[in-house]
Amino acid sequence: MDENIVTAIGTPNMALIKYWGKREEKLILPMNSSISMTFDETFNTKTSVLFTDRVPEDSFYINGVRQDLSDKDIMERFAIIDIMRRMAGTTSKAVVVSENSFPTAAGLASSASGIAAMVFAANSALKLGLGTKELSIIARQGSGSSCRSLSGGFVKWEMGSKDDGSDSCIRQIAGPGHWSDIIDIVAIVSKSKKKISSRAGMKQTVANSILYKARPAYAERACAEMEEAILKKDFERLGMLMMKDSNNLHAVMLDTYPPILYLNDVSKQIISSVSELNEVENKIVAAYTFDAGPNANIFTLEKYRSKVEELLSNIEGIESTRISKVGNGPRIIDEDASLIDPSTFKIKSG
Ligand code: 2P0
Repeated sequence: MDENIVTAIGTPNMALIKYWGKREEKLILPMNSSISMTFDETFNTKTSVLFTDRVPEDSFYINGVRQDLSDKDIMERFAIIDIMRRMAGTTSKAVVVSENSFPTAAGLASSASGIAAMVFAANSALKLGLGTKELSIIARQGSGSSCRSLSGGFVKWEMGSKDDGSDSCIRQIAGPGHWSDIIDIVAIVSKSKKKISSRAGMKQTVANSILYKARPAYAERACAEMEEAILKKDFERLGMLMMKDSNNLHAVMLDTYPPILYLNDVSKQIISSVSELNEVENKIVAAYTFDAGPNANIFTLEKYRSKVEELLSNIEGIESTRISKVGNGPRIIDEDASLIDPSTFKIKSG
């Protein structure tokens, strides 16, 4: 087969209405729809992909470390490559090399940007010519939230209703240029790897949280309201909906047995301080949301930025902050930027 190395950049996405729970484990079909904003390249994952008959086996590197493809977690994510190889009718071996610009597995959706970049690059390397919707269906099967990173702007992952998952795919609500003054201040509270994976955690929540039973129906309604808030660029409504959803998510996590606790004292201080600021201002000027980790995402508008930055600078325990605007989604980059050595088919050294 035509052996070309293709490199793509993918970015994470931050869910405003979250995905937490599957109705089907293998195809990764969610219990509810979710909505996110795709990040700009402040945080990004670069992934190079090559399909070749000249190596004996698949290889997969993340941040310079060769991954064990017999490990269940890695295998489940790498299965996407098999899906795409089948679609292309090839048995060539894959070389995949991925580099994150930010901490992996610390609640910063590194798997989402990595998988989005991998799927996007593989589509091109295998000349599949698939569109965003089809690519989102493939990415979803590697890691649910990653499907939302296949498009820029504000994105909805429709839960769908079909058993084969063919309608559980993404739809762009609004493009990257729609809301240029909204920003996400990411406050890094901890870079350590989370103790319980999202995959294991959400399974336990679905299995035994009493409060979770109310979540899927509520989240569908919240998605409809969130879509409206985004289209109208109604920041106060967006902020209220996203904070309520984050609160609900972390409530059902705590209601899981054994309990799942991702927020730490600094996270809780951020929740209190943002709430106080909104009280004082008598309107929502900042809105927090937390994923499966203690790091905070504080959404605000450019006009309130200095106020929010000052608030955060007074909270002890925030290690650093980085700002993301609405991003464009994945893109293919120059061959020179490849992470694979074209003569050895291995990871480039240095
Ligand atoms: C989200 N998270 O909507 C939510 C909010 C974390 C909290 O999607 O099992 O890594 O691979 O489908 O996508 C994290 O879960 O889980 C997640 P799998 P995933 O972004």
